[in-house]
Amino acid sequence: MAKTTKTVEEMSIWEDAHQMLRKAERDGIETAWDRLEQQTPHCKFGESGVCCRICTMGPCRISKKAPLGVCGADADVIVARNFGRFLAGGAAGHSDHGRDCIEAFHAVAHGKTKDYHIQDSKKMLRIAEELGIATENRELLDVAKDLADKFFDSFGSKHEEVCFINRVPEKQQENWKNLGIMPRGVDREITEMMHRTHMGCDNDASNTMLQAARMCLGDGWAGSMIATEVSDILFGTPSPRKAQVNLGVLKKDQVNILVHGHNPIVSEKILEAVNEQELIDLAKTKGAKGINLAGLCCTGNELMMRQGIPMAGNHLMTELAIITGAVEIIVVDYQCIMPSLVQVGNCYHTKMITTADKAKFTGAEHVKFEMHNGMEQARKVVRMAIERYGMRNQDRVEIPGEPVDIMTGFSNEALLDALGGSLTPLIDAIKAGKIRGVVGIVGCNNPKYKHDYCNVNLTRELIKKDILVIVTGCVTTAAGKAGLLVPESIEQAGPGLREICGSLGIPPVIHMGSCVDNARILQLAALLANEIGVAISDLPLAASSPEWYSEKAATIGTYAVASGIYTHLGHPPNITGSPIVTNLALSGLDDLVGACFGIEPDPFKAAELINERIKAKRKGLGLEE
Ligand code: XCC
Ligand code: SF4
Repeated sequence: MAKTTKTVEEMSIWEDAHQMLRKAERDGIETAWDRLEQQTPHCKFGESGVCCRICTMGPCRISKKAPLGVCGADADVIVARNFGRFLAGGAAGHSDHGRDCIEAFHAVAHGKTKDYHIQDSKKMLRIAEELGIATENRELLDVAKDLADKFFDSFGSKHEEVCFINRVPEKQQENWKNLGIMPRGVDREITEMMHRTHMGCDNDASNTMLQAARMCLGDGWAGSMIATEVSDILFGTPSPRKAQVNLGVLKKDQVNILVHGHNPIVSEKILEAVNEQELIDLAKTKGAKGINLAGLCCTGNELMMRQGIPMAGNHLMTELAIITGAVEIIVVDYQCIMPSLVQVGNCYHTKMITTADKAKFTGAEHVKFEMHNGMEQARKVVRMAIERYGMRNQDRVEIPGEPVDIMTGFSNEALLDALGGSLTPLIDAIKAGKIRGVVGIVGCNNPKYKHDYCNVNLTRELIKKDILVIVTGCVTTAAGKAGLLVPESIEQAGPGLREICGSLGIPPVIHMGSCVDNARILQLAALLANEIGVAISDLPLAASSPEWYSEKAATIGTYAVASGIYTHLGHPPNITGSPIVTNLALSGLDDLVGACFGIEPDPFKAAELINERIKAKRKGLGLEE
């Protein structure tokens, strides 16, 4: 097997990663970095998006010599169709996660589960009222039944618009209506995207991209937003709390269980089980001092935000976490789980447990979680982990370093609380130029970059410029490990941001949750716009995904742009083979929706790019740059 020629320092900025990459080398384990090298150079046709495989007259690939596919489709049409389907994958991922949340909520409302409950009835009633459901003198569960139905309705096409459109500022709504991109139903838009990109349908690149925008808006303002709101109702709305990050959160003398994936429905039950005295006692009879639960990726974010459970690592740390040799079981639900984790686990005593029928992995053991048996299955998984503790070879265990402290739990409700109940202090700070703007840095890792180099440096550069940063997804762990998610990091911020965050006792980098929780950022943007009486696109806001890799990340970027938020990406999606699609993304969209994409791999230059945008928006509002 070919190993990467990169040094560990070139692969990642983190000491815990370096140590595990060296151990991988000693233990003869292949990682994503090695496989990237085996895959390089990538296919140029694929990279630029001009390879079409949607019918069997092809596959066709566009070149100077052959500028049209067999059917006559040109590079623009092919790129637009490919990108539309790419975004459909992301929208489907978030939204189907949202649907699973509604199913749990529906089961609770109809008394079909004893394992899940309404934890935040106040929030549930508030949302019910927001969506026009009567709440007065009604049983809580009756309201819940209606609310679950309301959410389900947003997925089909019974209604004209998805449910949280009421949150969108008037001007944006007008804009979407005029462009014909008002999302009608989450599933409907995804299905239409697939339909339009069937051979012989939508053969106008710009038109295809408009549907892509509509579909992504359906994800942001419904699929993801519903996932977030229902998770808060079922598991509690996050509030500020402390937690820890990096591989040092694993414990040498305890049973270690990692949860990985996205949906808190599984991981919340595992958390309950590891706290049951009977199971802790069982672990002790096997010689362990206790049971330790830690998170990875977004389900880790969900548990960290609500329960303060430690985060072992982000996307590129998932293989490395197993290489510690200290993990008994890795429990997964879905999304972003590398199939290689099964193979890496086989080199130690680590077993992967899958829990969802829609995400099975060859070589893993399947323990199906359903609404009626969540708790029972969680106990079963924890017992399996305890059994495996005896199989651990302590001589092969190496757990790097000390964990880093972080502060988490900033839902919009919590942020408002920190601000004293209204957005006015934040708006005043923005007007006064103490906080010059707000930027959400979100998304993934990608072995094409030095791991977390861009995520961390962009965050640092922006807070220096008095820009408040909000992080979600895998950027959270990066910012956390860099020591940026604690109130003390105001020392690294510009004077204005330092003053404001210092007086509120909050970090200059705020953790708002998982990737579906980017919907929280959308909501905050809408609240700000409504409060000031402008469109979202008028605000000094931006988004960034410096090291993105997934379809979901591209979908998030697209709904951010379509909602009026300028979005920076470290590298372009596979669209560069089409001048029409590329120009639309980089500038054309600005005229249509008031925002566009910017591409820049260097985090320092990216910070400049974003800063220029914020300056322009401040100027537009009549504020000092
Ligand atoms: Fe996945 Fe959400 Fe990306 Fe991390 S950030 S690699 S999508 S886990 Ni969302
Ligand atoms: Fe080729 Fe057209 Fe078929 Fe695509 S749809 S594979 S371009 S013939």
